[in-house]
Formats: sequence, C-alpha cells, structure tokens
Amino acid sequence: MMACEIIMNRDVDGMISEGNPWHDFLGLNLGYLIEQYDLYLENPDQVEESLKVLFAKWGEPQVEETSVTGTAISTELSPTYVLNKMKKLVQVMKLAENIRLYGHLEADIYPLEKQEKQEILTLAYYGLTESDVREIPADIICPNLKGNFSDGLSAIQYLKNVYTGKIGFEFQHLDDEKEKDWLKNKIENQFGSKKFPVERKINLFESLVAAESFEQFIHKMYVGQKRFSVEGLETLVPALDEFVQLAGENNIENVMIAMAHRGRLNVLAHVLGKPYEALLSQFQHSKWENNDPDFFETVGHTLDVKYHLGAVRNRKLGNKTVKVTLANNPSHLEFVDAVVEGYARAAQDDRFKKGAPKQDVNKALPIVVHGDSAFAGQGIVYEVFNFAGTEAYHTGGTIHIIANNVIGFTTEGHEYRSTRYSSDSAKGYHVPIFHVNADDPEASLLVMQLAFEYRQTFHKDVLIDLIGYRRLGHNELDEPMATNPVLYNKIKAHPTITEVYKKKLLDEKIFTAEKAKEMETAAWNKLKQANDRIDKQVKEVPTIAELQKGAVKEFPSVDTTVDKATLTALNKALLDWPKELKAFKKLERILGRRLEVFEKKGKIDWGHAEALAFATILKDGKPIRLTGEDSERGTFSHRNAVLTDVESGEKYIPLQHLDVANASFAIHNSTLSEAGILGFEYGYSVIAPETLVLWEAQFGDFANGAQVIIDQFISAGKAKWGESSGLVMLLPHGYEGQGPEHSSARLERYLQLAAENNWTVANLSNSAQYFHILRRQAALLKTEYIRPLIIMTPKSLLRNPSASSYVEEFTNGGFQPIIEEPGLGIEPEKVERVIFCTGRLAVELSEHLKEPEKYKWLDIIRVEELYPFPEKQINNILRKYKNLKEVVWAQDEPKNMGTWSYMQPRLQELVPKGLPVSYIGRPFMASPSEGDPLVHKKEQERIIREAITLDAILSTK
Ligand SMILES: Cc1ncc(C[n+]2csc(CCOP(=O)(O)OP(=O)(O)O)c2C)c(N)n1
Ligand SMILES: [Mg+2]
Repeated sequence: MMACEIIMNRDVDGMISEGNPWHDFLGLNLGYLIEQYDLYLENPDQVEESLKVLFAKWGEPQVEETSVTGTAISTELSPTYVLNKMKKLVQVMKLAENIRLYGHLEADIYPLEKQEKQEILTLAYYGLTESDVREIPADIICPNLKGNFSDGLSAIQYLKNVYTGKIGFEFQHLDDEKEKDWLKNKIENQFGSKKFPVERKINLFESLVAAESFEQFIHKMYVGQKRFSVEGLETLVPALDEFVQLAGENNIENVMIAMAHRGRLNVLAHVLGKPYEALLSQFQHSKWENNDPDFFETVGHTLDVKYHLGAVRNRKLGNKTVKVTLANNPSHLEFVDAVVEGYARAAQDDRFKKGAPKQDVNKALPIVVHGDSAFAGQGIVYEVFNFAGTEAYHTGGTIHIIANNVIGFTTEGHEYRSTRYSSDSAKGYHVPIFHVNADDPEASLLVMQLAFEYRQTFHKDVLIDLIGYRRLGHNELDEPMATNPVLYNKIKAHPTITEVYKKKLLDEKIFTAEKAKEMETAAWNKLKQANDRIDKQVKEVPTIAELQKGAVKEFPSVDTTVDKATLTALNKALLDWPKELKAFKKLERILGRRLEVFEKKGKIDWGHAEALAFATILKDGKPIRLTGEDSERGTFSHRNAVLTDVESGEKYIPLQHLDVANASFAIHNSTLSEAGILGFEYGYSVIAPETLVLWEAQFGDFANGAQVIIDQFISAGKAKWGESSGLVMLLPHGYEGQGPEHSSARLERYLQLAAENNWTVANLSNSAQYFHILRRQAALLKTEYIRPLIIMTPKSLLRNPSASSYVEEFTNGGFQPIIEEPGLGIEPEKVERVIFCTGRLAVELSEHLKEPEKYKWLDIIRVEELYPFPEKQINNILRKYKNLKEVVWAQDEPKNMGTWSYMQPRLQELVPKGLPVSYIGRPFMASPSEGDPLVHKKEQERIIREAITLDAILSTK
C-alpha cells in the first residue's frame, strides 16, 4: 500500500495540483477538452469512456486564471504539446478501465496453468511509457483510493495487482452503475491490501487438513468405494463454512444448500457436522444411532445412495444458532437448485396472518453449488437465475458457487461449453462473477465475504467460480489417464491445496512444520478413532417387502364438509370488493353470478368451488400458495382470483381480504418454466408443510417439461429420503379435439409411478369432488398421511352444468373415490355391462343417457380417485351384479395411454372368474391425440356409441 499522504502532482511547468484533474491542464490550451465536453453534453457516448468518467465526476473543465500557487499562467505551450498530453491522459484512463474490464483474462485463477499475458493490459498497447503514466494524477485513476499512491504508475500497478491476482472479477456487465461503483470500491479497497488474520489462517489450514484427510482416509480404508471425492477443490469446504459463519454474524437463521455428488460427504462431515461415525458406517453397511439432538437426517423407507442424502444441523455460533440444511439430491444434476430456492422462500415467508405472506429475505440464505460442466449445460440453471427478479420466486439473492474442477466426467471444458468460462451465461442475468483460484484459500474466503456482502447489500444473486481440479477420476473407480492424460499429468505433478497452503504459512512463519504435522496427525487420528468406534457388524440386509412397511399409510377418513352459513358468508365476503375498485365490467358480471348461486339455489362451478375451498382452508388457519403460468386468471378464465383495476392496473385479491382468514394466501403468475417452477413449489411445500402449495400447468402435458422433478422428487422423495410433501399439481386434461399437446396431461405417467401411497392421482367429474379433495389435502397437511396430490383438471367441465354441484354437495358427504351413475343399476339382476371410466368422458357418457330407464342392462362407474386404487368400492359394485356379461374400461385416450394399462390388471383381479375386462377407447397411437377436430368428433362418437350400445361386443376387441 502506498503512503497515505495526499500526493501533489507536478505538471511540466512545475505547477502543483490537487484532486481536480483540470488543474493539471492549468495554463494549457483546454480547447480539446472543452470540445470533448460539449460532445459529452450532447451524448456521453460520443466521448472516450475515460473522459466520460472524468466529466461525470468533475464536470465542466474550468479555465482558471491563476494557479494554486498564484503564479501567472503560462500560455506559451504549443497546442500539439497539449493535445499530446491529453491523449496520454485518455490512454492511461483507457488502460485503467481495461484492467478492470479484462484483468480476469490474465488473472492467476487456474491452479494448473497460467493464463496468457494480455496485450491490452500493457502500456505499449496504448503507446505509453512509464513516465507518461507516472505524470497522470493517481487520484484520477483510482478515485476511490485517494491519496494512496505516489504517482499514476503506482496506481496502475496497484490495479493490475488487484485485477490480475488470484481472483478474476467480472462485473462490468451489470446494468446498474451504483452496483458497479460499489463493487469497484470494495474490490479496489480490499483486494490489494486486505490482511487475513493469523488465527484465521490457522483455522483455515485446519479445515483444509480435515477435508483432505477425510478423503484420504476413506480412500485408504474403503478401497474402491464411490464417494465423489472433493480433492482438488477442498477449498469448497471452508468456503461453505464461511457463509454459515457470516449468516450467524448477520442474524440469518437458515442457510440452505443445494449441491450434487461432488464433495457432498465432506460437506456433510465438516459443514453440517454429520458425525464421522455416521458417514463411515455407511461405507460398511453397519448401524449408527443418532444421539445428537442438533443433527437431523431423514431417510426414506427404500433408501438412497449415501452421496445423495441431505441433512439438517443446528449450528451453534456463539449465542446464535444457524440452521444449516443440505437438500437431498437425485443424480439428475442441477434440478435441486430450484428446490432449494423453494426451501429458502418458504423459510423467508411468514404465512401465519391473513393477506399476502410477508417475506423477510434475512431469514434464509440460499447457496447453490454447481458443477462446471452441469452449470454450462443444464437449462434449469437459467430457469433458476430467472427467478431472482420476480416477486413470486425471488429469495433476496442466491450465492451460486461453481465447484469448478475443469472437467465433467471425462469431458473437458472445450467440449462441454462454447464460451470462455463455464459461468458465462450468468452474465445475461447481470450477476457479478468472481473467478477464484482454489489453490489460494485466503483469496477464496475473501471473495466469499465479498459475495455475501453484495447479497446483503443488493439482495441479488452473485456467482463465485471456484477453480480447482479433480485429483481422481470422476469417481474413485475411474482411471482418468485413459481419457484425459494431458490434464492428469499436470494434476499428478501438482501439490495438494493443503500442501500449497502449508508452504505459504511456513514461509510466513505462521507455524512450524512440527505444528503443521501435529494438526495433520490429529485430523487423521480423529477419523481413525471414529472408525474404530463404529459397530463393525454388518446390518442385516432387508427385503424390499420389509422396507416397504415404512411406506405412507392409507388415508384416514376426514370430514371435509362446511356448513351452509359459513359457505354463504365466505361467498359473500369474496365478492365484497372495495367500492373504489373498478373491475372489468364483464368480469364483475361473471363473478356476480356466484352470489346468485347461493340466493337462487343454483350450481357451483369449478372455479367457484375452488374459491370456496380456498376460503374455508384459510379460515381453518392453513396458508395457501398457488402459482402457474397465467394462474391468477386461469388459462381457461375460470379462476379470476385476482382483480385488476381497469384504470390504475392495481391488483386486488379477495382471498387476501377475508376477515375470517387465519393464514396467508399467495397467488402468482409464474415464469414460463415447468421444471424450475415445479421444483421451486415442491421445495416450498417441503419446508412449509402446513401450507397448501399448488402448482398449475398451463396445459397438463407441459408438465413433462418438469419430468425430472416429478420422477426424482415428487414421486420418489418420500421413499428415498423420507421427504414429505403435500404439493398439489393441477393438470388440465380434457380430451376435446384440441390436438396432441392440448388434450392429455399424460395421466398414464402418474399412474405408472404410483406405488407405496407415494401420491394421490385423481380425475374428477364434478366441482364438489374438487372442493372435498382440496379440503382433505389441507386437513392432512403435517400429518403422517400427507402425500402429493395429482389432479387431472378439466377444461370444458369447468363451466359444464353437469359437472357443477349444488351447495348441499359441499355441506354434506365428502370426497368419493368412485361415483355410480344416478338412475342406473336400479335392478341389479338386469345389469349385463359395467363400464368403468373417469373424468370428462364419464360426464359425456352420462349426458348421452337421456332416458336412463332404457339402460337397465348398463351401469357406469366413475373412478374419481385412480390411485390409491379404490379396490373395496369397485369390488362392492361388481358383487352386486350376478348376471354380468361384460366389464369394460372406457377412455378417450389411446390404448397405450390414459388409464387402461393401469386399470386392466387391477380390474381383472376383481371381476368374476372367466370374464375378461374389455376396452373401449382409441387404438394404440404414437401421438396423444389426432390433430383434426373432425376426426376427433368421429372417434368420440364411436367411443360413446360402443359404450352405450348393448350389442357392441367388446370382449373380442
Ligand atoms: C442431468 C444429468 N445428466 C447427466 C448426468 C451424468 N453425470 C453425472 S456427473 C456428470 C459430470 C458432471 O460434471 P460437473 O458438472 O463438472 O461436476 P463434477 O462431477 O465435475 O463435480 C455427468 C454427465 C447426471 N448426473 N445428470
Ligand atoms: Mg466438473
């Protein structure tokens, strides 16, 4: 650091200037400068960036009559001389800006290689000599470090040190000048000089030794077992720990981490304090009992591999406690990012008062650890970056860390990305990016601190590209020399991070070699002792059947009715908007009809039933959060949960203004994402188990864009990790001639994944059923019975009176897994055919039975709850009919889709012996539906005709 006195700068005449740069041109011809200033006033972009900075700071160049010393101004210098000086100034300023902009290109950020020198960072590139630079006032170059440098050259050298050291800073792509200035100020003040306290150096060394020893110990003791070693990036461990410490110092109650396989065990051990015994016993399949009251992990009944498991630790830091959560993670890289954002938001939202939830971003800090290859390649990363500026999904700034080991499996950077850095696409989201050499643990921690401070100041995302290498193969069984010999020859020759850091501390005389050895031995002994303590007896290997005893229990019966007075009052309150609200007239009329329903004993349609269900759930004290593409209105204009004032554009949400509500209501239009949003809402539901969280797909089959979240989290999360979720998925599924992508929510996929009470799959045929199933779901939140709920929601049924229900169906009864067609099956001995079907087709069939008394031979059963399979109820129906000739499953989807493959074997088990289960529906098809509405109509007519015509013999089909 330079001397702190104010340095007086001398110009060619020996005159002295202070601060204001125009002094340096006293007595000179300022014509050029003034000309440039005029251009600047017209449009700042017409002048050089460096002059722009000067004009913005110092304003108009002043022509002064006398110098600071009072001597007369010399006016004898030639214009060429002056112009030359000016040009030098501009060039030096350009150089300074380019150091800030391009310094990262030359920074020492890669442990295995040095970056090439950049011509653009040399004096020669600008036609400058050292003495040219020396003459420029240092305060112009580093205005944030006033008075720290003896001359311009030392300021430039300082900038080069800062921007080409072990950290590469990229922040010039930000679109907010305030943020850029803030970062420039912090970086230039802190990274040239900041000292790392001695005791922290020792702690840091200790932490690296622990991380390294952990890997080496397992490598030695459990040869050939996969652990996805962090070696080459051990710095990640103290780096994550640094955030926990900073969270504690800043009263952040939760740190919520997403990470993949790499280094996970090490992070569990050293950031979440999972006991070594617990981890080591997993390597030999022996038992471990948790007696630590501050450590929690849940495991599902059919389990998962150890490097996917998460945990929770209450870390005590002085008198503060920080709850550190590491999310469970499937193999599928990066999808957990969205889930952890949902975790964090749930931890930040206060939902226990009516109205909108109140978010406090200081309640939780989300940290997402990415792989370098996965970050560049996986689209969900960008879906998550796109959350940061939205009201619905932001979490007050996420710390992103790329655990960059410069390889993905066997694929090196030039193969897995098109850009210079793995991190490059984050630039589009105006996220500051700091590349740091993991071989310099101190620089790494300093950069973590800067990232944290940025998050706390601006509540925006920030990205640290922590660059190391991968000492072993992708896993411990892989031989990387076969595929990446050049890289691995470098790695083999490279000392470990701990060795590099130890040498530095020895050179600095922070400790002696003996002391370092002592610390290394202590770390090893700790592992050895833990290993000696664990129960060596291998656990008895259970069968799947034994494991499955831990599956979710069957639903208990729940009273979901609501008395009429309450419903009437809630209905009224939902329509009692403030007088000043100028809603869209037509909408006012449509919603106004909801009042008439109660007054005139009309029917309650789907959207209305949903609003009533929500209102009653809020009254019961359960918060609700509903998001999806255009869900405020509803894709099919059926919800209208948000009213927009036609003049001011302001939004009014009646469910946030119910006097009797005892919990919050949130509803948002989502970003156009399925995987990211569904992951987020799943995460939210896990951390907010008391909240009814609903996600709605625009059309049901768009949910297949989120198939990973469905398969890996929603379907299997409970079985793998014991992770409970009561998430509701609303999937519009109406086979109505709108073409392949707007017909089917791919119901078959949810049925294929259904097992162990992992979720409920329903396809409902009236609005009261929807009301009751939502209320049942809300009632079971936070109980051992809770599981996700998948509903095939209707389209044409939304307003079809046949699918609307009377108030009495809300005040009586409850959710029915199956519904018998009224008027059929009155004389059981005459029934020859029973048709089972579900959803919209059931209503369509019903509408065709104009005179039910003519159909004494027929009964139609709607299966409303497809999973769990309502075996008992179906069995009871079948047992009523002694003269059955046909049992049929009817559907409008193709035979290889919809419910047939799921239902056929289950029905077959229940039908009387010898009777086949027949099929009515579309044939096997590659696409979910025909594209031509006329073909649709024809096919639909055939299905209906076959279903309700006695002589259409089906069993031969
Ligand atoms: C979505 C997805 N695709 C493919 C894989 C298979 N796979 C596992 S690890 C890996 C390489 C990951 O590289 P990187 O992101 O750099 O993480 P690293 O293992 O180097 O820490 C691949 C392709 C996966 N797990 N997830
Ligand atoms: Mg990698």
